[in-house]
Amino acid sequence: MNGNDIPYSIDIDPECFQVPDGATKFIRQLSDMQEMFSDSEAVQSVLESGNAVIYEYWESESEGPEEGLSYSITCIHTGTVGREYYMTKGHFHITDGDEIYLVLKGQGLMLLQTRDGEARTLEMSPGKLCYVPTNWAHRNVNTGSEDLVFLCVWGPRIDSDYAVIARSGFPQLVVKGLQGPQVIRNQSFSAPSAAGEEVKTKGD
Ligand code: S6P
Ligand code: ZN
Repeated sequence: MNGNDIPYSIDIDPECFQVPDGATKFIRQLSDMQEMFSDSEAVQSVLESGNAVIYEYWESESEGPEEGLSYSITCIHTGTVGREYYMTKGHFHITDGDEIYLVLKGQGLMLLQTRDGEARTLEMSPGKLCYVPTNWAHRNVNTGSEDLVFLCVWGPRIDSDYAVIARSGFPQLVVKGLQGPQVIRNQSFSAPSAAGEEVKTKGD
């Protein structure tokens, strides 16, 4: 809920991460998502030199549980933890609801997976629209040399589960290779359904 009278318009500047009045801002530092990165020694070494801000986002939630649309802007900064690029935590949606992403700035990849471990990877670059169906967990990775900024729209309310991803990860890892970004198999991945996971808790 952002307090604007509807209809309304607001300005979005991809070059400058500004939070509009009434929106809720979140900051994700490395300490908030240590278990999401595959190289635990690299995590500790980065933490020793400072608690990096990996990404920030703001959300404007719909006015009611069954009306309107919600939206967010996410800005993933540049960097790696070990060889793995900065990325979002990633989540499943607990409640049904598809999402649309529109990339505003930067270069990256969207990783998707079902509970059975079926995997997809979508390119993210300015002007790309990515469609995320219900039941596909999603994570965004910044593989470029500048911030990766994107709009996400869903409606009206979606609850998310982060715990399954924290335990199982994604089937793919996106790492910095000699020739650029590489998508490799995550050796320690096990599909949530194979691990008997139930998706039911709202994480943060
Ligand atoms: C919400 C939507 C986005 C993410 C945001 C941060 O359903 O997918 O607004 O919340 O990009 O990612 P994460 O994985 O920390 O929620
Ligand atoms: Zn989502």
